[in-house]
Amino acid sequence: MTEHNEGWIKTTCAYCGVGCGIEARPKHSGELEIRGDKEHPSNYGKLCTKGIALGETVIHDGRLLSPTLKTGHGDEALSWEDATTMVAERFTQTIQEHGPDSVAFYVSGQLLTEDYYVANKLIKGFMGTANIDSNSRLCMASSVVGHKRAFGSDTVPVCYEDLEQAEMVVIVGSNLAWCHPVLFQRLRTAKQENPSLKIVVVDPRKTDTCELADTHLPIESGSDVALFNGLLAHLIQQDSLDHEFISSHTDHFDETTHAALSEQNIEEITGLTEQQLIQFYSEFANTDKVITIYSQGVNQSSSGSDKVNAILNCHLATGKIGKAGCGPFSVTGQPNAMGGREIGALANTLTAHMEFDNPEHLQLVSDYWQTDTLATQPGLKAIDMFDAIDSGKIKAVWIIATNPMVSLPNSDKIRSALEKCPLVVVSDCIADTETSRLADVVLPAQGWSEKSGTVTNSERRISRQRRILPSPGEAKPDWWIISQVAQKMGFKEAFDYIHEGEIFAEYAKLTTLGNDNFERDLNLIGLTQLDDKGYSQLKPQQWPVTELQDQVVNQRLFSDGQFYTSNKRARFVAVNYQAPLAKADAKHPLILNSGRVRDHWHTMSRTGLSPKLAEHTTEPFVQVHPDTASKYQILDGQLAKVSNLQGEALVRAKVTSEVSPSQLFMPIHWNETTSKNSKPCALIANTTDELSGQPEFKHSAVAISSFASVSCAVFISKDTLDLNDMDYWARQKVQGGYLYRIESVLPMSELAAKLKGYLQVDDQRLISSESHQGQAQWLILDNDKPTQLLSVQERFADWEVTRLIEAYLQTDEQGSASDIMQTLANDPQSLTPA
Ligand SMILES: Nc1nc2c(c(=O)[nH]1)N[C@H]1C(S)=C(S)[C@@H](COP(=O)(O)OP(=O)(O)OC[C@H]3O[C@@H](n4cnc5c(=O)[nH]c(N)nc54)[C@H](O)[C@@H]3O)O[C@H]1N2
Ligand SMILES: Nc1nc2c(c(=O)[nH]1)N[C@H]1C(S)=C(S)[C@@H](COP(=O)(O)OP(=O)(O)OC[C@H]3O[C@@H](n4cnc5c(=O)[nH]c(N)nc54)[C@H](O)[C@@H]3O)O[C@H]1N2
Ligand code: SF4
Ligand SMILES: [Mo]
Repeated sequence: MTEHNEGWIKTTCAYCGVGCGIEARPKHSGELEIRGDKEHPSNYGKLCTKGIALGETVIHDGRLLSPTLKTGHGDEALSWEDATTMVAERFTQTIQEHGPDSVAFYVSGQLLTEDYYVANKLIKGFMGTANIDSNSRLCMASSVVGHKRAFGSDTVPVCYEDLEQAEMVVIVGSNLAWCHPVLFQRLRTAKQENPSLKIVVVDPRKTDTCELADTHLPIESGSDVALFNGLLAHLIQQDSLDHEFISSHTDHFDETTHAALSEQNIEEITGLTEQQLIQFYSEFANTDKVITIYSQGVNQSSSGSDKVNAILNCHLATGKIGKAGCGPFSVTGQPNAMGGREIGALANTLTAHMEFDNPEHLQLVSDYWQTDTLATQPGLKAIDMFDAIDSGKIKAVWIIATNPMVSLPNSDKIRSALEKCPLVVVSDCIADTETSRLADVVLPAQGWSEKSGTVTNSERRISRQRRILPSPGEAKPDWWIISQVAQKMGFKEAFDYIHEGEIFAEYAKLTTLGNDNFERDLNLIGLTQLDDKGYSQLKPQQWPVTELQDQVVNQRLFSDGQFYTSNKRARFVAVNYQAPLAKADAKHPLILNSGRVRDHWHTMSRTGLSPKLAEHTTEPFVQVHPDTASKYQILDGQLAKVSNLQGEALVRAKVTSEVSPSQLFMPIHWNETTSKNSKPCALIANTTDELSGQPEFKHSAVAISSFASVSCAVFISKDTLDLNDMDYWARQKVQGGYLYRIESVLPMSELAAKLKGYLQVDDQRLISSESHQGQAQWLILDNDKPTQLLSVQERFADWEVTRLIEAYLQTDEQGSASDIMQTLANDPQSLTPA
């Protein structure tokens, strides 16, 4: 099938690094029909809940429609010409006055490779500073360091197919079932077909991923280095090593042996029993084909890089790498986290797997870009970049496709930095984000289904995202916006791109420079001859690409035992356990872990538009162990305050033994645009792994206490509301509007009186009832269509909320909405759960 067939257009999912192939077709309603692409080798037609719901999320609610200047006195729409001229002039002026290092770009793994390439080329090549970092710093940086230390390059050696050939899969710090669902489905099928496939999950929490596991090792937070050093020591002691591989293909085994053997108190550090350890160790030792999948439980740690190398050491010591069904497998988070690493959008890499410390690379890139202002030194990594903004060293920043007010640690500090910064430019698809609220200029970008280019997934496979729908307002591709600014800064020839295919061709050629004999792993020579049609019809390509791949190719790297270090040998890295930086104390006795839920993506700018996805988790929450809950008088389903000296959050308590008594877990998704006060990042310090600069998102010391509200409300509204004077509110997308759950310390009648002010009562029909106890409901109809529904009670059972949503939705059956309202008002108990 070609990419156009009965109106179906092939593209790639907007979300995770699995990179599933999708086929999409516009519907008359403006939404999209979505189905899995059976020909795509990453998913062979399968999709997860988020992928399937993509069609619902292409609506234009909340979109940023035109370039806008934000002044203290309101917003002023600008033309593209004026906006890009202004941004160019301000950057140029800042560089003239304060030097190139006074400016920065903060970009994202949700950009396409073409966007990323242009941003990196502009700032490193022409603005003369390497102050560009990607939110991949928060995500993949520790893996990048681990890979480079061991392999000499940032290489993920495996293919997804290896999962089907493995005999054992170890899943470390990854909730694969929720975060890489289609890979998890592939693993489930592999296990069904081969029940002897062993699956071990290493995670302090019991997650849905454990459902498939033979063994769950509920490791103490932050102790993975000790676990894997123990494994290496076991492999040495039991002589389960691949001596031939170690001697022919690796260096530094002896120092590493020494470090592993010196690791003490492994049971105590990991919290695992001797029996649990021995069983895991001997299974690893006695199984030929082992894959270790790892993700943020490994990377987001002050010892993240060492955790990665502790894992890689065990694979190198047993030669379990470069063979079918074997290898370490760092799964990537964002759809194009890999693309960003490839084009070099991290402050400490140059581009295309070339490095700052290599004069030959600097020369090649200067010549290729025809510039004499190429940055020659690494720039500031994300945390340092925002510190430099806060201290006034950086005076102009352009934030593209990421929301640091929500996703960087220590939200207050990020706010103070952005408030002080003389120029904050934000490119986003959405008008109101926590970060855009602090911008001077906002620029509307095309989103998924409108933009066009390429992304690379976790198995190094490059796939096309294609344009399917027109974009609303004046939204433009990010590469176009950046190129316009570049041209106006005086770099016309270098940025006169007409379409994204040209950019890809330029990038593909760059990967081949000084790379005739594949000295570098990233080589796209097979794609350098693509013409426009070839680019337009490009099928998925797995790098290295020696020639255009017409059929599906599955290559694994290092099968020849050659690595990308100067002597082609892999390096063992001696590491030892270091405790996480934050320590629990009497005032902050618990450790806060943070991560994801199944059906939301990051700050919910897209998943927050789907009523279906919203149903899985309706509110921000904190998981609390039953013993901890009873110790601090926290009741399941009530609000709890999580706090430390840095900040606080107010979220719904979920009492569950899925977390240990010493840990709490909060999701990352809700923020000030979707709830009152629920961000884990408000409580997380900006401490990082020293080598990778990746923040320790999974280990902060906090306290928990109960929060006694006395009244609640459910408010459904066609339009969004600003409820910030409430003690607690959280928003959920429902059909035809937004549902707000509200709680207050005010008595019911006072809460009702306050909320009445939010009703938009003009000359529409109003149905209302108020009881003596203070229960009250209002329904506003405009031409018989409900536009607002408000109900105030002491508490709401889940089924009552469901009935209210039903009442709001019953627009066709005349009167039934008001019937439900009346019944609820007169006698709530008369309604039985639906
Ligand atoms: N549904 C959904 N899927 C997503 C995303 C999303 O927002 N929503 N985001 C995508 C992105 S960008 C990323 S980076 C990935 C992240 O994918 P994952 O890394 O799988 O997701 P997280 O929930 O952040 O964290 C994974 C697990 O690490 C565990 N953990 C915490 N501390 C430790 C520790 O010290 N050791 C070990 N071994 N485990 C620990 C946590 O308990 C958690 O279950 O997901 C991608 N996929
Ligand atoms: N506490 C805690 N914090 C974390 C993590 C954690 O586990 N715990 N995980 C970290 C990780 S791994 C990640 S990846 C980050 C993610 O954090 P962010 O990158 O901040 O999250 P997103 O919501 O994905 O932000 C993307 C923004 O870009 C916009 N956007 C989408 N597509 C485009 C586009 O094509 N162009 C432009 N210009 N804009 C676009 C969206 O509307 C959205 O506002 O969070 C990090 N923060
Ligand atoms: S697994 Fe990831 S890439 Fe695949 S459909 Fe789900 S979110 Fe999209
Ligand atoms: Mo991520």
